[in-house]
Amino acid sequence: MIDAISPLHSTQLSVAAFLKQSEPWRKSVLGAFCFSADAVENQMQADTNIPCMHVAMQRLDAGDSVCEVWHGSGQLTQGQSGAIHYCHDEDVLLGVIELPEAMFTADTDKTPLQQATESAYRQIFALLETLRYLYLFRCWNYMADINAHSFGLERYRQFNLGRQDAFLAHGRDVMGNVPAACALGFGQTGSVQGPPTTLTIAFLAGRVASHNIENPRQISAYQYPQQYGPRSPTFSRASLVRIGQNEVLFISGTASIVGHETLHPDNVVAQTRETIANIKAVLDEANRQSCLASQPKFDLASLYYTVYVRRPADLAQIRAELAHCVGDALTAVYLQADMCREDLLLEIEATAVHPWMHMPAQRD
Ligand code: 3EB
Repeated sequence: MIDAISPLHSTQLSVAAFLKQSEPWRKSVLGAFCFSADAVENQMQADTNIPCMHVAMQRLDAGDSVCEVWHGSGQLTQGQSGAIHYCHDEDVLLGVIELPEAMFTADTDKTPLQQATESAYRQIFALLETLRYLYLFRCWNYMADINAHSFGLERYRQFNLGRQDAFLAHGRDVMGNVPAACALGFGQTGSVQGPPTTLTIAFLAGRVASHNIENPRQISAYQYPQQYGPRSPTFSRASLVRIGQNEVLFISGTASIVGHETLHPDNVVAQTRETIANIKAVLDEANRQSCLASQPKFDLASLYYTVYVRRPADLAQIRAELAHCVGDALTAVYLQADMCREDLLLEIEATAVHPWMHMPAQRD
Protein backbone atom coordinates (compact mmCIF):
# COMPACT_ATOMS: atom_id res chain seq x y z
CA MET A 1 0.00 0.00 0.00
CA ILE A 2 1.28 3.47 -0.81
CA ASP A 3 1.67 5.65 2.24
CA ALA A 4 -0.96 8.34 2.50
CA ILE A 5 0.68 11.56 1.40
CA SER A 6 -0.80 14.66 2.94
CA PRO A 7 0.29 17.68 1.04
CA LEU A 8 -1.19 20.13 3.51
CA HIS A 9 -1.09 23.45 1.75
CA SER A 10 -3.21 26.54 1.23
CA THR A 11 -4.48 28.52 -1.72
CA GLN A 12 -6.01 31.99 -1.78
CA LEU A 13 -9.00 33.08 -3.80
CA SER A 14 -12.12 35.21 -3.62
CA VAL A 15 -15.37 33.87 -2.25
CA ALA A 16 -16.92 34.03 -5.72
CA ALA A 17 -14.03 32.02 -7.18
CA PHE A 18 -14.30 29.49 -4.38
CA LEU A 19 -17.97 28.89 -5.10
CA LYS A 20 -17.19 28.35 -8.80
CA GLN A 21 -14.64 25.60 -8.14
CA SER A 22 -15.46 22.11 -9.34
CA GLU A 23 -16.42 19.17 -7.13
CA PRO A 24 -13.05 17.38 -7.42
CA TRP A 25 -11.23 20.51 -6.25
CA ARG A 26 -13.60 20.94 -3.32
CA LYS A 27 -13.09 17.32 -2.33
CA SER A 28 -9.57 18.12 -1.14
CA VAL A 29 -10.62 21.12 0.97
CA LEU A 30 -10.21 20.85 4.73
CA GLY A 31 -11.58 24.30 5.38
CA ALA A 32 -11.64 27.93 4.38
CA PHE A 33 -10.85 31.12 6.27
CA CYS A 34 -12.77 33.98 4.70
CA PHE A 35 -12.37 37.67 5.28
CA SER A 36 -14.81 40.24 3.98
CA ALA A 37 -16.73 43.16 5.31
CA ASP A 38 -20.05 41.53 4.47
CA ALA A 39 -21.40 38.09 5.21
CA VAL A 40 -21.69 36.28 1.87
CA GLU A 41 -19.56 33.44 3.20
CA ASN A 42 -22.44 32.01 5.20
CA GLN A 43 -23.53 30.74 1.84
CA MET A 44 -20.30 28.75 1.56
CA GLN A 45 -20.92 26.88 4.76
CA ALA A 46 -24.48 26.11 3.71
CA ASP A 47 -23.56 25.15 0.14
CA THR A 48 -20.56 23.02 0.79
CA ASN A 49 -20.54 21.69 4.36
CA ILE A 50 -16.87 22.63 4.43
CA PRO A 51 -15.76 24.22 7.73
CA CYS A 52 -15.69 27.93 6.94
CA MET A 53 -14.55 30.70 9.16
CA HIS A 54 -15.94 34.11 8.39
CA VAL A 55 -14.29 37.18 9.85
CA ALA A 56 -15.72 40.65 9.25
CA MET A 57 -12.54 42.33 8.08
CA GLN A 58 -12.19 44.55 5.04
CA ARG A 59 -9.64 43.50 2.48
CA LEU A 60 -7.58 46.58 1.63
CA ASP A 61 -5.43 45.67 -1.36
CA ALA A 62 -7.73 44.18 -3.96
CA GLY A 63 -11.20 42.81 -4.46
CA ASP A 64 -13.55 42.76 -1.53
CA SER A 65 -12.85 39.37 -0.01
CA VAL A 66 -10.26 36.66 0.32
CA CYS A 67 -10.45 33.04 1.35
CA GLU A 68 -7.44 31.14 2.57
CA VAL A 69 -8.31 27.57 1.65
CA TRP A 70 -6.50 24.67 3.30
CA HIS A 71 -6.23 21.41 1.43
CA GLY A 72 -5.61 17.93 2.75
CA SER A 73 -5.31 14.65 0.92
CA GLY A 74 -6.94 11.28 0.60
CA GLN A 75 -10.22 10.56 2.32
CA LEU A 76 -11.57 13.60 4.18
CA THR A 77 -14.05 13.31 7.03
CA GLN A 78 -16.26 16.21 8.06
CA GLY A 79 -18.05 16.53 11.35
CA GLN A 80 -19.51 18.76 14.01
CA SER A 81 -18.88 18.64 17.74
CA GLY A 82 -20.57 21.21 19.94
CA ALA A 83 -19.90 24.52 18.24
CA ILE A 84 -16.94 23.18 16.23
CA HIS A 85 -17.11 22.36 12.53
CA TYR A 86 -14.16 20.23 11.56
CA CYS A 87 -12.67 18.23 8.73
CA HIS A 88 -9.70 15.89 8.82
CA ASP A 89 -7.58 13.62 6.71
CA GLU A 90 -5.29 10.94 8.15
CA ASP A 91 -2.76 13.45 9.46
CA VAL A 92 -4.36 16.83 9.99
CA LEU A 93 -7.56 18.21 11.49
CA LEU A 94 -8.86 21.69 10.70
CA GLY A 95 -11.58 23.16 12.91
CA VAL A 96 -13.57 26.35 13.19
CA ILE A 97 -15.51 27.48 16.25
CA GLU A 98 -17.66 30.57 16.57
CA LEU A 99 -19.11 31.45 19.97
CA PRO A 100 -21.37 34.47 20.51
CA GLU A 101 -20.31 36.18 23.70
CA ALA A 102 -23.99 36.67 24.49
CA MET A 103 -24.13 32.96 25.36
CA PHE A 104 -22.28 33.84 28.54
CA THR A 105 -23.34 36.07 31.39
CA ALA A 106 -21.27 38.37 33.51
CA ASP A 107 -22.65 37.03 36.77
CA THR A 108 -19.59 34.99 37.68
CA ASP A 109 -16.05 36.12 38.39
CA LYS A 110 -15.26 35.61 34.71
CA THR A 111 -16.18 38.04 31.94
CA PRO A 112 -18.29 36.82 28.99
CA LEU A 113 -15.35 36.99 26.57
CA GLN A 114 -13.12 35.14 29.03
CA GLN A 115 -15.77 32.44 29.43
CA ALA A 116 -16.30 32.20 25.67
CA THR A 117 -12.55 31.80 25.15
CA GLU A 118 -12.19 29.19 27.85
CA SER A 119 -15.20 27.29 26.51
CA ALA A 120 -13.91 27.42 22.93
CA TYR A 121 -10.47 26.08 23.85
CA ARG A 122 -11.94 23.43 26.16
CA GLN A 123 -14.14 22.25 23.28
CA ILE A 124 -11.12 22.24 20.95
CA PHE A 125 -8.98 20.19 23.34
CA ALA A 126 -11.81 17.75 24.07
CA LEU A 127 -12.28 17.15 20.34
CA LEU A 128 -8.56 16.72 19.72
CA GLU A 129 -8.37 14.18 22.56
CA THR A 130 -11.41 12.26 21.28
CA LEU A 131 -10.24 12.08 17.67
CA ARG A 132 -6.57 11.76 18.68
CA TYR A 133 -5.12 14.72 16.86
CA LEU A 134 -3.28 15.66 20.01
CA TYR A 135 -0.89 18.28 18.69
CA LEU A 136 -2.33 21.74 18.20
CA PHE A 137 0.07 23.64 15.98
CA ARG A 138 -1.68 26.78 14.76
CA CYS A 139 -4.60 28.89 16.05
CA TRP A 140 -6.21 31.96 14.48
CA ASN A 141 -8.12 34.07 17.04
CA TYR A 142 -10.52 36.87 16.11
CA MET A 143 -12.62 38.96 18.46
CA ALA A 144 -14.53 42.22 18.37
CA ASP A 145 -13.08 45.34 19.98
CA ILE A 146 -9.82 43.76 21.06
CA ASN A 147 -8.56 47.01 22.67
CA ALA A 148 -11.80 47.96 24.43
CA HIS A 149 -11.93 47.81 28.20
CA SER A 150 -14.76 46.16 30.09
CA PHE A 151 -15.00 44.77 33.60
CA GLY A 152 -11.83 46.69 34.38
CA LEU A 153 -9.65 44.79 31.89
CA GLU A 154 -8.75 45.15 28.21
CA ARG A 155 -10.61 42.56 26.19
CA TYR A 156 -7.44 40.98 24.77
CA ARG A 157 -6.31 40.39 28.35
CA GLN A 158 -9.67 38.79 29.17
CA PHE A 159 -9.09 36.51 26.19
CA ASN A 160 -5.64 35.58 27.53
CA LEU A 161 -7.16 34.59 30.88
CA GLY A 162 -9.70 32.27 29.28
CA ARG A 163 -7.18 30.77 26.86
CA GLN A 164 -4.61 29.95 29.52
CA ASP A 165 -7.23 28.49 31.88
CA ALA A 166 -8.37 26.09 29.15
CA PHE A 167 -4.80 24.97 28.44
CA LEU A 168 -4.27 24.35 32.16
CA ALA A 169 -7.60 22.54 32.54
CA HIS A 170 -6.53 20.06 29.85
CA GLY A 171 -3.06 19.55 31.28
CA ARG A 172 -1.44 21.32 28.37
CA ASP A 173 1.84 23.21 28.58
CA VAL A 174 1.45 26.99 28.78
CA MET A 175 5.12 27.62 27.99
CA GLY A 176 7.46 26.17 25.44
CA ASN A 177 5.28 23.62 23.76
CA VAL A 178 2.46 25.94 22.67
CA PRO A 179 0.90 26.59 19.26
CA ALA A 180 1.72 29.35 16.83
CA ALA A 181 -1.13 31.85 16.76
CA CYS A 182 -2.50 35.23 15.89
CA ALA A 183 -5.05 37.33 17.77
CA LEU A 184 -6.77 40.23 16.03
CA GLY A 185 -9.71 42.50 16.55
CA PHE A 186 -12.41 43.65 14.21
CA GLY A 187 -15.10 46.31 14.30
CA GLN A 188 -16.05 48.84 16.89
CA THR A 189 -19.15 47.08 18.04
CA GLY A 190 -18.62 46.91 21.77
CA SER A 191 -21.28 49.45 22.63
CA VAL A 192 -24.48 48.14 24.15
CA GLN A 193 -26.35 48.98 20.95
CA GLY A 194 -23.83 47.27 18.69
CA PRO A 195 -24.43 43.98 16.92
CA PRO A 196 -23.70 40.84 18.93
CA THR A 197 -20.02 39.95 19.14
CA THR A 198 -18.75 36.53 18.25
CA LEU A 199 -15.43 35.00 19.20
CA THR A 200 -14.06 33.14 16.18
CA ILE A 201 -11.21 30.65 16.31
CA ALA A 202 -9.77 28.41 13.63
CA PHE A 203 -7.14 25.78 14.28
CA LEU A 204 -4.97 23.10 12.74
CA ALA A 205 -3.88 20.05 14.70
CA GLY A 206 -2.11 16.85 13.86
CA ARG A 207 -0.83 13.49 15.01
CA VAL A 208 2.83 14.34 15.28
CA ALA A 209 4.35 17.06 17.43
CA SER A 210 5.40 20.30 15.81
CA HIS A 211 8.67 22.05 16.55
CA ASN A 212 8.01 25.31 18.28
CA ILE A 213 10.20 28.24 17.46
CA GLU A 214 10.95 31.36 19.47
CA ASN A 215 12.51 34.62 18.34
CA PRO A 216 15.84 35.55 19.95
CA ARG A 217 15.01 39.25 19.45
CA GLN A 218 11.86 38.92 21.55
CA ILE A 219 10.95 37.63 24.97
CA SER A 220 8.68 34.65 24.52
CA ALA A 221 5.09 35.84 24.69
CA TYR A 222 4.35 33.26 27.38
CA GLN A 223 6.98 35.04 29.49
CA TYR A 224 5.75 38.60 28.97
CA PRO A 225 5.81 40.55 32.24
CA GLN A 226 2.64 41.31 34.23
CA GLN A 227 2.30 44.80 32.76
CA TYR A 228 0.70 43.18 29.68
CA GLY A 229 -2.02 41.51 31.68
CA PRO A 230 -2.64 39.07 34.52
CA ARG A 231 -1.96 36.03 32.29
CA SER A 232 0.56 35.86 29.54
CA PRO A 233 -0.48 34.96 26.00
CA THR A 234 -0.19 31.25 25.19
CA PHE A 235 1.56 31.07 21.83
CA SER A 236 4.94 30.46 20.26
CA ARG A 237 6.54 32.61 17.56
CA ALA A 238 6.27 29.86 14.95
CA SER A 239 5.66 26.17 14.53
CA LEU A 240 7.22 23.81 12.05
CA VAL A 241 5.43 20.59 11.16
CA ARG A 242 6.27 17.75 8.85
CA ILE A 243 3.20 16.31 7.24
CA GLY A 244 3.51 13.70 4.56
CA GLN A 245 6.03 15.06 2.11
CA ASN A 246 5.65 18.67 3.15
CA GLU A 247 7.25 20.73 5.83
CA VAL A 248 4.93 23.56 6.82
CA LEU A 249 6.09 26.64 8.67
CA PHE A 250 3.50 28.73 10.48
CA ILE A 251 4.84 32.11 11.59
CA SER A 252 2.62 33.66 14.25
CA GLY A 253 1.32 37.18 14.08
CA THR A 254 4.49 39.27 14.32
CA ALA A 255 4.74 42.93 15.25
CA SER A 256 7.19 45.70 16.06
CA ILE A 257 8.09 44.28 19.45
CA VAL A 258 11.66 43.84 20.65
CA GLY A 259 12.24 42.32 24.05
CA HIS A 260 8.70 42.82 25.29
CA GLU A 261 8.34 46.47 24.28
CA THR A 262 6.62 48.06 21.30
CA LEU A 263 9.13 50.01 19.21
CA HIS A 264 8.39 53.02 16.95
CA PRO A 265 4.83 53.65 18.26
CA ASP A 266 4.23 56.54 15.84
CA ASN A 267 6.13 55.40 12.78
CA VAL A 268 4.44 52.91 10.53
CA VAL A 269 7.40 52.45 8.18
CA ALA A 270 9.77 51.76 11.08
CA GLN A 271 7.23 49.32 12.57
CA THR A 272 7.05 47.51 9.24
CA ARG A 273 10.84 47.24 9.07
CA GLU A 274 11.08 46.01 12.67
CA THR A 275 8.35 43.45 12.03
CA ILE A 276 10.20 42.10 8.99
CA ALA A 277 13.41 41.92 11.04
CA ASN A 278 11.48 39.81 13.54
CA ILE A 279 10.14 37.54 10.80
CA LYS A 280 13.66 37.18 9.44
CA ALA A 281 14.91 36.18 12.90
CA VAL A 282 12.16 33.55 13.16
CA LEU A 283 13.10 32.25 9.69
CA ASP A 284 16.72 31.88 10.76
CA GLU A 285 15.60 29.86 13.78
CA ALA A 286 13.30 27.75 11.59
CA ASN A 287 16.11 26.99 9.17
CA ARG A 288 18.26 25.78 12.05
CA GLN A 289 15.47 23.39 13.12
CA SER A 290 14.28 22.30 9.69
CA CYS A 291 14.60 18.54 9.30
CA LEU A 292 16.89 18.49 6.28
CA ALA A 293 19.73 20.92 6.55
CA SER A 294 20.62 20.54 2.88
CA GLN A 295 17.13 21.37 1.61
CA PRO A 296 16.24 24.78 0.25
CA LYS A 297 15.92 27.14 3.18
CA PHE A 298 12.89 29.13 4.16
CA ASP A 299 13.37 32.74 3.14
CA LEU A 300 11.33 35.94 2.99
CA ALA A 301 10.47 35.32 -0.66
CA SER A 302 9.00 31.86 -0.04
CA LEU A 303 6.37 33.01 2.46
CA TYR A 304 2.71 33.74 1.96
CA TYR A 305 1.88 36.81 4.06
CA THR A 306 -1.26 38.10 5.70
CA VAL A 307 -0.79 41.71 6.75
CA TYR A 308 -3.17 43.22 9.29
CA VAL A 309 -3.29 47.01 9.04
CA ARG A 310 -4.84 49.18 11.74
CA ARG A 311 -5.32 52.38 9.69
CA PRO A 312 -6.27 51.89 6.02
CA ALA A 313 -4.38 55.10 5.17
CA ASP A 314 -1.11 53.32 6.07
CA LEU A 315 -1.58 50.63 3.42
CA ALA A 316 0.60 52.18 0.72
CA GLN A 317 3.57 52.73 3.02
CA ILE A 318 3.39 49.27 4.56
CA ARG A 319 3.07 47.67 1.16
CA ALA A 320 5.99 49.59 -0.30
CA GLU A 321 8.25 48.70 2.63
CA LEU A 322 7.30 45.03 2.47
CA ALA A 323 7.88 44.94 -1.30
CA HIS A 324 11.23 46.59 -0.76
CA CYS A 325 12.31 43.99 1.83
CA VAL A 326 10.86 40.88 0.21
CA GLY A 327 11.28 41.65 -3.48
CA ASP A 328 9.23 40.81 -6.55
CA ALA A 329 8.12 37.44 -5.23
CA LEU A 330 5.98 39.09 -2.53
CA THR A 331 2.63 37.34 -2.05
CA ALA A 332 0.49 39.16 0.48
CA VAL A 333 -3.06 39.94 1.42
CA TYR A 334 -3.88 43.06 3.44
CA LEU A 335 -6.76 43.26 5.92
CA GLN A 336 -8.02 46.02 8.15
CA ALA A 337 -7.76 44.86 11.76
CA ASP A 338 -6.88 45.96 15.26
CA MET A 339 -3.76 44.62 16.97
CA CYS A 340 -3.65 43.49 20.58
CA ARG A 341 -1.69 46.55 21.71
CA GLU A 342 -3.05 49.99 20.95
CA ASP A 343 0.37 51.26 19.83
CA LEU A 344 0.85 48.53 17.20
CA LEU A 345 -0.03 49.73 13.70
CA LEU A 346 0.42 46.43 11.90
CA GLU A 347 0.94 42.73 12.43
CA ILE A 348 2.17 40.24 9.85
CA GLU A 349 1.71 36.48 9.85
CA ALA A 350 3.16 34.14 7.28
CA THR A 351 3.12 30.57 6.09
CA ALA A 352 5.44 28.53 3.91
CA VAL A 353 5.12 25.02 2.56
CA HIS A 354 8.26 23.22 1.44
CA PRO A 355 8.52 19.74 0.03
CA TRP A 356 11.04 18.05 2.29
CA MET A 357 11.60 14.96 0.20
CA HIS A 358 12.01 14.85 -3.54
CA MET A 359 11.88 11.07 -3.78
CA PRO A 360 8.72 9.16 -4.69
CA ALA A 361 6.56 8.08 -1.77
CA GLN A 362 7.93 5.25 0.31
CA ARG A 363 6.09 1.96 0.18
CA ASP A 364 5.24 -0.22 3.14
C1 3EB B 1 2.86 39.99 20.11
O1 3EB B 1 3.93 39.62 19.60
C2 3EB B 1 1.82 40.56 19.19
O2 3EB B 1 -2.26 36.30 21.65
O3 3EB B 1 -2.29 34.68 20.20
C3 3EB B 1 0.79 37.98 18.08
C4 3EB B 1 0.49 36.65 17.81
C5 3EB B 1 0.20 38.62 19.14
C6 3EB B 1 -0.39 35.95 18.63
C7 3EB B 1 -1.91 35.81 20.57
C8 3EB B 1 -0.70 37.91 19.95
C9 3EB B 1 -0.99 36.58 19.69
O4 3EB B 1 2.64 39.92 21.32
C10 3EB B 1 0.48 40.04 19.44
